[in-house]
Amino acid sequence: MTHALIVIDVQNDFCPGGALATAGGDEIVAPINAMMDEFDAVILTQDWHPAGHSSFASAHKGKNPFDLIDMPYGPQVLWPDHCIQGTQGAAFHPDLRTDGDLILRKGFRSAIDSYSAFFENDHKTSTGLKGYLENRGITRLTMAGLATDFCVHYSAVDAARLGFDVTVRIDACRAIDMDGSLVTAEHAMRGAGVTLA
Ligand code: VGL
Ligand code: ZN
Repeated sequence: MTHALIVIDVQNDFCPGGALATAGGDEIVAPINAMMDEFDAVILTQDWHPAGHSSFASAHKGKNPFDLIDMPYGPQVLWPDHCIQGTQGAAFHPDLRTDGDLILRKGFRSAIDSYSAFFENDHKTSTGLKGYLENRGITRLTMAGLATDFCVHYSAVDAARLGFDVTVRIDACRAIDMDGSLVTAEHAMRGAGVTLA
Protein backbone atom coordinates (compact mmCIF):
# COMPACT_ATOMS: atom_id res chain seq x y z
CA MET A 1 0.00 0.00 0.00
CA THR A 2 1.37 3.36 -1.03
CA HIS A 3 0.30 6.32 1.07
CA ALA A 4 0.55 9.94 -0.12
CA LEU A 5 0.18 13.23 1.73
CA ILE A 6 -1.69 15.88 -0.27
CA VAL A 7 -1.00 19.38 1.00
CA ILE A 8 -3.76 21.66 -0.22
CA ASP A 9 -3.13 25.34 -1.07
CA VAL A 10 -0.86 26.44 1.81
CA GLN A 11 -0.35 29.78 0.08
CA ASN A 12 0.12 33.32 1.37
CA ASP A 13 -3.31 34.52 0.23
CA PHE A 14 -5.02 31.93 2.45
CA CYS A 15 -2.89 32.85 5.49
CA PRO A 16 -3.38 35.81 7.85
CA GLY A 17 -2.66 39.04 5.94
CA GLY A 18 -3.59 37.41 2.61
CA ALA A 19 -6.42 38.30 0.24
CA LEU A 20 -8.64 35.38 1.28
CA ALA A 21 -7.26 34.59 4.70
CA THR A 22 -8.31 31.75 6.98
CA ALA A 23 -7.97 32.38 10.73
CA GLY A 24 -4.79 30.64 11.91
CA GLY A 25 -3.88 29.38 8.42
CA ASP A 26 -0.19 29.81 9.21
CA GLU A 27 -0.45 27.59 12.32
CA ILE A 28 -0.64 24.45 10.19
CA VAL A 29 2.69 24.97 8.41
CA ALA A 30 4.92 23.44 11.11
CA PRO A 31 2.72 20.37 11.71
CA ILE A 32 2.45 19.74 7.94
CA ASN A 33 6.23 20.04 7.51
CA ALA A 34 6.72 17.51 10.32
CA MET A 35 4.22 15.09 8.78
CA MET A 36 5.86 14.97 5.36
CA ASP A 37 8.53 12.42 6.27
CA GLU A 38 5.90 9.83 7.24
CA PHE A 39 4.61 9.37 3.66
CA ASP A 40 5.72 7.52 0.54
CA ALA A 41 4.85 10.54 -1.61
CA VAL A 42 4.12 14.21 -0.97
CA ILE A 43 1.99 16.25 -3.38
CA LEU A 44 1.36 19.98 -2.99
CA THR A 45 -1.49 21.80 -4.70
CA GLN A 46 -1.39 25.47 -5.62
CA ASP A 47 -4.42 27.63 -6.43
CA TRP A 48 -3.22 29.41 -9.59
CA HIS A 49 -5.55 31.92 -11.22
CA PRO A 50 -4.96 34.25 -14.19
CA ALA A 51 -5.74 37.94 -13.46
CA GLY A 52 -9.44 38.63 -14.06
CA HIS A 53 -10.44 35.03 -13.26
CA SER A 54 -14.20 34.39 -13.45
CA SER A 55 -14.30 33.36 -9.75
CA PHE A 56 -13.28 36.90 -8.76
CA ALA A 57 -16.09 39.28 -7.77
CA SER A 58 -14.10 42.03 -9.49
CA ALA A 59 -14.78 40.30 -12.83
CA HIS A 60 -18.57 40.70 -12.41
CA LYS A 61 -20.13 44.15 -12.53
CA GLY A 62 -22.17 44.95 -9.41
CA LYS A 63 -21.09 41.82 -7.53
CA ASN A 64 -19.28 41.62 -4.20
CA PRO A 65 -16.94 39.03 -2.70
CA PHE A 66 -18.86 36.08 -1.18
CA ASP A 67 -21.91 36.61 -3.44
CA LEU A 68 -23.18 33.45 -5.11
CA ILE A 69 -23.76 33.40 -8.88
CA ASP A 70 -24.84 30.88 -11.49
CA MET A 71 -22.11 29.90 -13.91
CA PRO A 72 -22.67 27.62 -16.93
CA TYR A 73 -21.19 24.78 -14.84
CA GLY A 74 -23.29 25.49 -11.71
CA PRO A 75 -23.31 27.76 -8.65
CA GLN A 76 -20.10 29.64 -7.88
CA VAL A 77 -19.09 31.72 -4.86
CA LEU A 78 -17.36 34.94 -5.90
CA TRP A 79 -14.06 35.62 -4.14
CA PRO A 80 -11.77 38.55 -3.59
CA ASP A 81 -8.92 38.52 -6.14
CA HIS A 82 -6.49 35.87 -4.83
CA CYS A 83 -3.67 33.55 -5.86
CA ILE A 84 -2.93 35.38 -9.10
CA GLN A 85 -0.26 33.50 -11.05
CA GLY A 86 3.27 34.59 -10.18
CA THR A 87 2.32 36.95 -7.32
CA GLN A 88 3.47 36.74 -3.69
CA GLY A 89 -0.11 35.88 -2.73
CA ALA A 90 0.04 32.77 -4.89
CA ALA A 91 3.40 31.68 -3.47
CA PHE A 92 3.54 28.95 -0.86
CA HIS A 93 3.88 30.11 2.76
CA PRO A 94 7.60 30.89 3.07
CA ASP A 95 8.12 28.29 5.83
CA LEU A 96 6.32 25.46 4.02
CA ARG A 97 8.58 22.62 2.88
CA THR A 98 8.21 22.37 -0.88
CA ASP A 99 10.54 19.41 -1.38
CA GLY A 100 7.59 17.20 -2.33
CA ASP A 101 7.24 15.03 -5.45
CA LEU A 102 4.61 16.97 -7.40
CA ILE A 103 3.20 20.49 -7.39
CA LEU A 104 -0.25 20.45 -8.98
CA ARG A 105 -1.69 23.78 -10.09
CA LYS A 106 -5.41 24.30 -10.47
CA GLY A 107 -7.85 27.08 -11.32
CA PHE A 108 -5.72 28.22 -14.26
CA ARG A 109 -8.60 28.32 -16.76
CA SER A 110 -10.23 31.74 -16.75
CA ALA A 111 -13.79 30.55 -17.28
CA ILE A 112 -13.93 27.89 -14.55
CA ASP A 113 -12.88 27.56 -10.92
CA SER A 114 -11.33 24.43 -9.45
CA TYR A 115 -11.66 23.72 -5.73
CA SER A 116 -10.88 20.03 -6.00
CA ALA A 117 -7.43 18.70 -6.80
CA PHE A 118 -9.14 16.11 -9.03
CA PHE A 119 -11.87 17.90 -11.01
CA GLU A 120 -12.67 21.50 -11.89
CA ASN A 121 -15.97 22.90 -10.63
CA ASP A 122 -17.93 21.36 -13.52
CA HIS A 123 -17.09 18.04 -11.73
CA LYS A 124 -16.00 16.69 -15.15
CA THR A 125 -12.76 18.35 -16.30
CA SER A 126 -9.88 16.31 -14.86
CA THR A 127 -6.72 17.83 -13.43
CA GLY A 128 -4.84 14.61 -14.19
CA LEU A 129 -4.18 13.81 -10.51
CA LYS A 130 -6.15 10.55 -10.51
CA GLY A 131 -3.97 9.14 -13.29
CA TYR A 132 -0.78 10.31 -11.58
CA LEU A 133 -1.72 8.62 -8.30
CA GLU A 134 -2.85 5.43 -10.01
CA ASN A 135 0.30 5.23 -12.10
CA ARG A 136 2.37 5.48 -8.91
CA GLY A 137 0.32 2.79 -7.18
CA ILE A 138 -0.96 5.22 -4.54
CA THR A 139 -4.20 3.98 -2.94
CA ARG A 140 -4.23 5.79 0.38
CA LEU A 141 -4.37 9.58 0.81
CA THR A 142 -4.01 11.89 3.79
CA MET A 143 -4.95 15.54 3.21
CA ALA A 144 -4.19 18.73 5.12
CA GLY A 145 -4.15 22.42 4.25
CA LEU A 146 -6.44 25.31 3.27
CA ALA A 147 -9.24 25.80 3.22
CA THR A 148 -11.07 23.00 5.07
CA ASP A 149 -14.49 23.99 3.73
CA PHE A 150 -13.54 24.52 0.08
CA CYS A 151 -10.47 23.00 -1.51
CA VAL A 152 -9.82 20.36 1.18
CA HIS A 153 -13.52 19.45 1.27
CA TYR A 154 -13.94 19.04 -2.50
CA SER A 155 -10.62 17.24 -2.91
CA ALA A 156 -11.41 14.76 -0.14
CA VAL A 157 -14.94 14.02 -1.38
CA ASP A 158 -13.75 13.52 -4.98
CA ALA A 159 -10.89 11.28 -3.84
CA ALA A 160 -13.24 9.10 -1.78
CA ARG A 161 -15.68 8.84 -4.70
CA LEU A 162 -12.81 7.79 -6.96
CA GLY A 163 -12.10 4.92 -4.58
CA PHE A 164 -9.09 6.20 -2.62
CA ASP A 165 -8.88 5.56 1.12
CA VAL A 166 -8.98 9.16 2.42
CA THR A 167 -8.14 10.72 5.78
CA VAL A 168 -8.33 14.48 6.40
CA ARG A 169 -6.13 15.74 9.22
CA ILE A 170 -8.63 18.32 10.39
CA ASP A 171 -6.14 19.56 13.02
CA ALA A 172 -3.83 20.55 10.15
CA CYS A 173 -6.52 22.44 8.19
CA ARG A 174 -8.10 25.86 8.64
CA ALA A 175 -11.42 27.12 7.21
CA ILE A 176 -12.88 30.21 5.52
CA ASP A 177 -16.16 29.34 7.33
CA MET A 178 -18.82 31.45 5.63
CA ASP A 179 -22.53 30.78 6.24
CA GLY A 180 -21.96 27.42 7.94
CA SER A 181 -19.67 26.14 5.20
CA LEU A 182 -17.39 24.35 7.67
CA VAL A 183 -20.20 22.27 9.20
CA THR A 184 -21.54 21.49 5.70
CA ALA A 185 -18.07 20.41 4.58
CA GLU A 186 -17.49 18.13 7.57
CA HIS A 187 -20.88 16.53 6.99
CA ALA A 188 -20.20 16.01 3.28
CA MET A 189 -16.76 14.54 3.91
CA ARG A 190 -18.05 12.07 6.51
CA GLY A 191 -20.95 11.18 4.20
CA ALA A 192 -18.50 10.35 1.41
CA GLY A 193 -16.60 7.98 3.69
CA VAL A 194 -13.69 10.30 4.48
CA THR A 195 -12.05 9.78 7.89
CA LEU A 196 -11.67 13.06 9.83
CA ALA A 197 -8.68 12.70 12.15
C1 VGL B 1 -9.93 28.10 -2.17
C2 VGL B 1 -11.66 29.56 -2.48
C3 VGL B 1 -11.15 29.96 -3.68
C4 VGL B 1 -9.28 27.07 -1.30
C5 VGL B 1 -9.41 28.47 -3.39
O1 VGL B 1 -8.07 26.82 -1.46
O2 VGL B 1 -9.98 26.52 -0.43
N1 VGL B 1 -11.07 28.63 -1.73
N2 VGL B 1 -10.02 29.42 -4.12
ZN1 ZN C 1 -9.11 30.19 -5.84
